[in-house]
This record gives sequence, structure tokens and C-alpha cells, in this order.
Amino acid sequence: MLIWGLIYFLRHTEVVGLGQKLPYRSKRSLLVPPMIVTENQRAPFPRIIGKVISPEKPVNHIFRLKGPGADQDPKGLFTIDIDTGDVSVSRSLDREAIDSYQLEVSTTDFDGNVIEGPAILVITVIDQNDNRPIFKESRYTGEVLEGSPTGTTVMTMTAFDADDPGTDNAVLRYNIIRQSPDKPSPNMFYIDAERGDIVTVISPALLDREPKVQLMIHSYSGSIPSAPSGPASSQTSPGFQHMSSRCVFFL
Ligand SMILES: [Ca+2]
Ligand SMILES: [Ca+2]
Ligand SMILES: [Ca+2]
Repeated sequence: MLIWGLIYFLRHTEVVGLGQKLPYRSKRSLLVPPMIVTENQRAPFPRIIGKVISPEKPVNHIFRLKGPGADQDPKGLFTIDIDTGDVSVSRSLDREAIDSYQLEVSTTDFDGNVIEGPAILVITVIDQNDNRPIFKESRYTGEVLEGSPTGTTVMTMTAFDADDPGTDNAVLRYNIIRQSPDKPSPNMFYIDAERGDIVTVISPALLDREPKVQLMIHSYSGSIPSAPSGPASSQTSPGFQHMSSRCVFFL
């Protein structure tokens, strides 16, 4: 018993110095750094996005990758080189569909017996500004009392952007790109670029003189466009109508 006990002790401890002992590392560890992939990448594929490292991997052990995105739906997005541990993405990704993946990486022998791991590999999809803001309705209606003081908030425009809310890609700005008619003042209203509040600019005395005003509101995300672009990025937002003692504002 004493001999077996001594063998066990030698196997399960490392003597690192006089009087110092450390537990034997029975489990070797994989080095699995988090990886990132930008959405909408173009060919060529596959494209290496990172590397899993097994510090002491013998040649007869191989890397394996499991989970949704590898051997489960959406299958085959990510692969691992069984010898080198290089992880590759095999096609273009859409962050708005799936923004991150959690996979399991391990090493096994040729019979499939797990040697190291499994360890979690997190792959994050980096956003691109590939979604335009969308107004839910094509036409909004607001109203303001005639004679309302300058600075009266008429209504608030709110668009939705599917891009990453943690980035500028989903930070929206609003502006008025057209007022029709442009009289009695070409700028009867102002829109707060960040909040979307539409506010009267015109003096109260003039607010009841026009029977109908239409505004076209433009919303955008990311960098400021040099000019209003096509219909997909802008939404028509008509008018302003005088009805009895009130002005009705159609957007
Ligand atoms: Ca996308
Ligand atoms: Ca996006
Ligand atoms: Ca966007």
C-alpha cells in the first residue's frame, strides 16, 4: 500500500520547490480566443477568422467543432482545420439574422474520444450599416391648433433601424426635405434631428392661413447623406390642413 500510495503521490503532484507542491494538471487546456466576423463579407471563402491552440497536441489528436453553425443548423458556417486549429467562416453572414455563435471545440483521438475540452468558442458578428431606417406608416397625421405659439411641438416622428443599436449604424437623424406649399413661409416647421420632434417655426398669426401643407421627412443612419436618396431611405410625410378652427397636420 505504501508503494502504491507513493506512486499515486508522484503522479498527482508536481514538486516545484522545497516544501512546495502543486496539483497535477490532469486536464490539458485549449486556448480558445473569442473571434469576430464582419457581416456581408465577400468571397473568397473559406476565410480564416482565428485559431484554437492546443499547447501539447500530439499529431494523432484532431480538432473538432460542434454546435449551431458547425455540425448543427445553420450547418457548415464555421469549420476547423483538424490539424492546425484554424477556424474558418465559409460564407457571408447577416448580423440581423444571428449576431453571435457559441460553439464547442475539443480535441479527440481518431476514435472520437475527447482528449481536451470541450471549450466554448464565441464568434461575434460585427455590424455593418446595411439597414435603412423605416417608418412603419407611409403617411402620418398630426394636428396643431391654429394660432399656436412658435415652438409648439406638433408630433414626434419615430423610425426603426434593424442595425446594432450599440453602434452609430442605428442612430437615426431626421430632417425635413420638402414643404409643400412653401408659403406663407418656406420653413413653417422644424424637426429636431435627433428626437424627431416636429415643432412650429412660423408665427402664430400665419399658422391659419394655409389650408394644407405637406412635409416630406427624411430619416437616415450613419453618415449624413449629401442629398436625400431614393424612396427606400425616405418616407413621404404629407401635410397640414386647416379644418374649422384647427390646423390638421398630415404626416
Ligand atoms: Ca445585415
Ligand atoms: Ca447590419
Ligand atoms: Ca442603419
